[in-house]
Amino acid sequence: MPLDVPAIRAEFPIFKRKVNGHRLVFLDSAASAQKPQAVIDAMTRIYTHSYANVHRGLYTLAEEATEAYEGARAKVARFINAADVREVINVRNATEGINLVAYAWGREHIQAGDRIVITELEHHANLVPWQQLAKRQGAELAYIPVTEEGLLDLDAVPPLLDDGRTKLVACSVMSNVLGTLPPVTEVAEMAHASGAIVVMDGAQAVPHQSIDVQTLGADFMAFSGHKMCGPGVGVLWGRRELLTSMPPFLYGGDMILTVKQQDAKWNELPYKFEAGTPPIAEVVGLGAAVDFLTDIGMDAIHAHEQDIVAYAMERLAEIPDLDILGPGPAERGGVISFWMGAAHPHDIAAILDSEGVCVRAGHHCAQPLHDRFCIPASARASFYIYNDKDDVDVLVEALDKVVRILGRR
Ligand code: C6P
Repeated sequence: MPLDVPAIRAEFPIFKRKVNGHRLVFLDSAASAQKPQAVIDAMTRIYTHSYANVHRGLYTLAEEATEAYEGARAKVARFINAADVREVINVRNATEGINLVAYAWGREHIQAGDRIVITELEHHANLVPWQQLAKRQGAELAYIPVTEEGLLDLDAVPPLLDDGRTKLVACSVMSNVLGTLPPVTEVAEMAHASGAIVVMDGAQAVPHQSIDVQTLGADFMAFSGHKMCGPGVGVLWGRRELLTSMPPFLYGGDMILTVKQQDAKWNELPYKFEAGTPPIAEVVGLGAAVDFLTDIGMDAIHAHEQDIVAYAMERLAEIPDLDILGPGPAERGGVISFWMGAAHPHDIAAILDSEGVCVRAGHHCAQPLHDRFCIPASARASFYIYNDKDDVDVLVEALDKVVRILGRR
């Protein structure tokens, strides 16, 4: 079933406003998605009706808040088909989820002379933690190259794994710049066959397609609630055996079972990794976002974005001097990064904004990837459930204005 975009858009209060006198055309959901009324209401409801700290109080409000918080965790677990709800750890964002693994698993298991393998298309969140871990432990950091078309060069993988030194492979499920959907399951199979564990960055994938962590092949996967219509919160999913065997990441309240003056014992999963008061209303809001996306249907969302991205690539080809980074529509999700000969991406974004069109400009927290393509920055349009082909038409018209103002190469 195609998405009923006008009906979906009507659920998002922000689309009632105008920007610079124009209808809001929001093409920056890869950075953070807009919030439907259902999510805003869920957060308002907990603050106005059932707010208290969780896991601590023995009174009605505390019990209601705990129930709402743990209920949201269960929704997230079902959404990604986690085998066990205790495998779902609430964190601040995807970045914190990956750092948790780098600190808690990495410092125990990566030794001098080991190798960590990542890819050239990673966001800094799935690059810098591994780079710094490798430096600290005296390990090597190696990259799976990206081809000129923006695909992973799979032929380069076996030589990186064959000597058995690779202990961890980290890979994005979808690139936030190229839109590429790498064959992560194939990469994971190769990594596991060589004895390495696999960390997947699901920040751009979980909001846009059906993800089953039990079949994808990951040992850990991090993603962001705020990119899937939820509030500012993130999730780390990890296989239970691994999480159980890891030391905590942060220390303090709620993550302990008992504390003595000189020692402490850790709480069970998932609390061992949730030190301190968690983002209660945010997690509840994420639960509402999961319900909202589930009602629309993740397969329908993916099909909708494939359709829009194919149309957008066709239409963008009409703009003179515009080059698109990454593969064709069949091999990408709903993200298109581009650059134009005579126009700096920041100027492109400013002119588009004057027409009510929001795009991101810069290196999109993927500097080594831009270096790979020998450009300092790009402009990026990203699509979600509230975008349709009319939005693409507005973008193309606004880009015509960019050419008129800034000229051609
Ligand atoms: N990318 C973008 O505009 P956080 O901010 O921690 O929730 O997500 C980090 C992150 C990790 N991996 C990928 C693939 C991402 O795209 C992001 C966030 C945004 O592309 C903001 S920089």
